[in-house]
Amino acid sequence: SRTRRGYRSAMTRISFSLSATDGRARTGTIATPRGEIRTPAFMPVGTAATVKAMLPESVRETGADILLGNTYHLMLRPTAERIERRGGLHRFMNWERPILTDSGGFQVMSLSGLRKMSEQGVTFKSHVDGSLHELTPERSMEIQRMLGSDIVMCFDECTPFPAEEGVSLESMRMSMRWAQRSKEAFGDRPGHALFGIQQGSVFRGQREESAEALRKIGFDGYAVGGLAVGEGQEAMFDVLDYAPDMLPEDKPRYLMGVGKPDDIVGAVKRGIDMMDCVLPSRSGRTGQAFTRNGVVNIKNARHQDDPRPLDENCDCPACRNYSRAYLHHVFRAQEMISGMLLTWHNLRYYQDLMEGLRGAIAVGQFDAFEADFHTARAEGDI
Ligand code: PRF
Ligand code: ZN
Repeated sequence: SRTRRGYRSAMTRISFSLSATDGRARTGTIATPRGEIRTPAFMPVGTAATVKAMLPESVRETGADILLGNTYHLMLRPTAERIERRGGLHRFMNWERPILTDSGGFQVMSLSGLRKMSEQGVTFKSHVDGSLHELTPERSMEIQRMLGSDIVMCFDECTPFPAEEGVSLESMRMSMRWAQRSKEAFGDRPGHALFGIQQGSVFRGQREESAEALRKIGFDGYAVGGLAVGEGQEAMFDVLDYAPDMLPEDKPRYLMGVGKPDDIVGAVKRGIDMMDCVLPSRSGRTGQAFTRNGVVNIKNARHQDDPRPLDENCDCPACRNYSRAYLHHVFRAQEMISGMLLTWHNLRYYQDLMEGLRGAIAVGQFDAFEADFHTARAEGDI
């Protein structure tokens, strides 16, 4: 039948349709054989085939439509071959909905030991056991295919910040050659998408050249890479004031590795449709909770007798069923439920923010939503 997954995934191409815009902000849907992704979308990070401290069904309950997975971590442990033998990453980790995988280069640079970069790709030492590995555009495409990723990212180099103009130019041009090789190695895979990644650091001309190179190759979606690497929010927004507009209007635009709640609001305002960040999940395990009124540090002694929920306006289990006093206690006692409850809350907060943004754009109220967002944080007593 038409609804059988195998048949559908063989027949359906991933498509993006915009349903409303408000200024440069957009809302719409990415349709995939594994389900719809409502945009603007926030993707929780499931680096090692798990969103840490969460069951996949709980991640879904927070409102996530799609997860991010990592080529780098999974190729080292448990290996792409082993995941493929188990039927792919979705079945392996019990998440049936869409998965986007990053291509590995960014994680090699931030996590691996000794590494050597060349036109061919990058060789590096595993941070797990010190073994030697190689990633190239071709190998990254092969691994992401074995994982069964729905949205595959091109293999690129995230230019470090700050970079001299000439250094950034050479780096960006190599990423564009790698984008061409990624596209050729990816081939034609109905039901799976390949996204290009724009580089060019904070240089407008280089962002333009990169966008033109990617548009010429042709991708199913386009990422803005090389941001949130230490340049600060103001410099990032300066780039986002022009970079997304250089990418095709009718394809999703993905800002990689962003960010804090106010980064997300500012990125969506500037035309970004997708984002990912470890912040809500990682902060959950270090005792930081995002709320409508700002960040709550649950380890602070001021919470030890506080009967109130973490966030009065939140419908998550941590806020419905527990006091700040309890959350403080289990954090201090290093109980596992602490990371579970705070991660759930933070992921729910992020998804609630995305729902708010989508709803506001749909009715042409983005500016009012943004103003309320900032007012609540400025005036809130947390
Ligand atoms: N490229 C890739 N992954 C990334 C980035 C990038 O530039 C970033 C930049 N913030 C995060 N993750 N492939
Ligand atoms: Zn909550």
